Amino acid sequence: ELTDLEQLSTALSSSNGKTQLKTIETLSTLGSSGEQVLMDFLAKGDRHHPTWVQGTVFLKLRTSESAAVQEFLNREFPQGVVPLKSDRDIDYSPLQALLIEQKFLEGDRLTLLKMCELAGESAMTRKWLYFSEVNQFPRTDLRTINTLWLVYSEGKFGFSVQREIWLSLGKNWDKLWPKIQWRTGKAWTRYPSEFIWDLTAPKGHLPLTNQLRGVRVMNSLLSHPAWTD
Ligand code: UYC
Repeated sequence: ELTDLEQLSTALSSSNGKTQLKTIETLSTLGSSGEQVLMDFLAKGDRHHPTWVQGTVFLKLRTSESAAVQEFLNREFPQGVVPLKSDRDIDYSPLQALLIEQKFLEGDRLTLLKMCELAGESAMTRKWLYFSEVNQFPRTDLRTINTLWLVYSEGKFGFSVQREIWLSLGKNWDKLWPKIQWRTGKAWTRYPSEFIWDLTAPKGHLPLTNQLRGVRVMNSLLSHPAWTD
């Protein structure tokens, strides 16, 4: 007969997202034995390809008052659960820190700056992107940025999430905007006050891509080979 903890441990890896979220919640109310299950889950997870379940467990354990838990996190995941791979030597650790803190507005600003850094000096001065620069982004870096958003948002945010919604709508931008709450009726959502900067936002709401200069940059982001190769 399986103990309750064994059942919860199994539920953590093997069921649908909603159940996984509830299981993390339940385990976090069970004291040190529940925390041990959460730590074991992180310890045996795939470090190269973290999922949002790992990110959610990490965020939950971070709130623990147990010294053993904090020691485990500091030893195993001092910067977080996402490996910060870059083909252009860009440091994504400040972005990881903001997203861990759920500072989504600041994280959104920094995401644009990091993509400008990725594009090169002229984009850093310009502070916005040409679609032709986005096309040249290395897959590695775009995946790192995307994974950071995905993993610390319970799977809600990220370019790959926006891409899935966009594909499901037949690549129709006019259908995408209301779906991710970037437009309501005829009115664009106002930056930054009307955007939703927490996990109550609809799926795909963040990160933002300014539409002032048209959809080409967003088209390049969502069509990038990073998502298909
Ligand atoms: N803004 O409305 N946006 C800005 C969005 C538009 C405008 C930044 C997104 C519509 C101006 C971000 C939407 C529009 C600036 C976003 C949105 C508009 C600005 C900061 C829904 C007018 C000042 C980063 C689609 C009708 C800066 C950046 C400037 C800033 C995002 C106006 C992230 C997703 C069409 C005037 N808007 N933006 O890019 O460039 O500057 O003058 O999309």
